[in-house]
Amino acid sequence: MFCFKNARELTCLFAVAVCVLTGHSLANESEFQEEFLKREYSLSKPYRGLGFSSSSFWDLMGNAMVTPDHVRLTPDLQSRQGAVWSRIPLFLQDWELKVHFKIHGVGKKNLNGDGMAVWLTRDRMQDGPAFGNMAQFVGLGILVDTYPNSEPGDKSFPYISVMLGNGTVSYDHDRDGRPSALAGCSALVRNSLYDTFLLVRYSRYKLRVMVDVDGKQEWKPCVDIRGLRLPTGYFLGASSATGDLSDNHDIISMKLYQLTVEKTPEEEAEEQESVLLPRVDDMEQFIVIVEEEGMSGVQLFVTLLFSVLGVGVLAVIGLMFYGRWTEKRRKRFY
Ligand SMILES: [Ca+2]
Repeated sequence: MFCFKNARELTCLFAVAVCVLTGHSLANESEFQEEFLKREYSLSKPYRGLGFSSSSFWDLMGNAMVTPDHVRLTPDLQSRQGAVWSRIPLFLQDWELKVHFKIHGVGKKNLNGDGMAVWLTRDRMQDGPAFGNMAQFVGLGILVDTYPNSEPGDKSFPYISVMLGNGTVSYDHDRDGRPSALAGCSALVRNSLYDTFLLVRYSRYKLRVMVDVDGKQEWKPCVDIRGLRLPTGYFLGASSATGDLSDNHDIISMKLYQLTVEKTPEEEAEEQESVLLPRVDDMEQFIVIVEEEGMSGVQLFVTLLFSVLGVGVLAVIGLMFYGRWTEKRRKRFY
């Protein structure tokens, strides 16, 4: 039999039990007092009214369709685009989004695509080349890329990356978003034997992305970014696109939890300052060197050398003409 010295211990054990029952990892939970599921920002079975009822909190777009078990963003067919977008803007400061998804298809490894993305953006219901969303989005994108369009380099695919859009940077599909990716990780999310989950946690301007893809009920760290400023009032969404290659991209649930965080007066004052556009405080840590098409060092040296020689030759010719001209003039006077 368990004995409790005080009510606090009892509360503690109750909290542990709740966490275990709700399938949440206890790691890193200590910094939060409580978390509440927000139904108006969540999408789960049964998907009542989704796509046709005005009472639903979500809208469907493109080829997305609802079945009793999932929201299929795209079927395993070429050139499809689909999305699901929240209707209510999110005004929470500290939140956690748990996405249960499934990417599967008949294509062999690297003959499938293109992947899917989870969004928190200023605009909603836009289509485009960024996994079925506009390339120049404003907000946060968690991109699950299952096909390497360019040389994968040291990255193995599927690859999950984070991009912050401010309206001027575009997602570059042909380069797998490499120039704009803030951070990322590889994760075996396709044709998995296990349920696959993504956790996005945003609190105290820190963004953390974790994955649970190998059936161990453990969150593995994927991305950790400090000083990431996101304006509030953005929309949650998930989208996907197929091209020549395809896959089924399914969302089983998207659950948003409000995190209650104890904050210092300084932190509360900081929250009052409005953030107009998404940004990262210390961008230096995310600088990506993009090789611009232009002159190489050798080309530049040769061009400069010939320019200097050219100017020298012109100066000599000029001096010669000037010399002859002054000579002729002198002869005329004598
Ligand atoms: Ca890709």
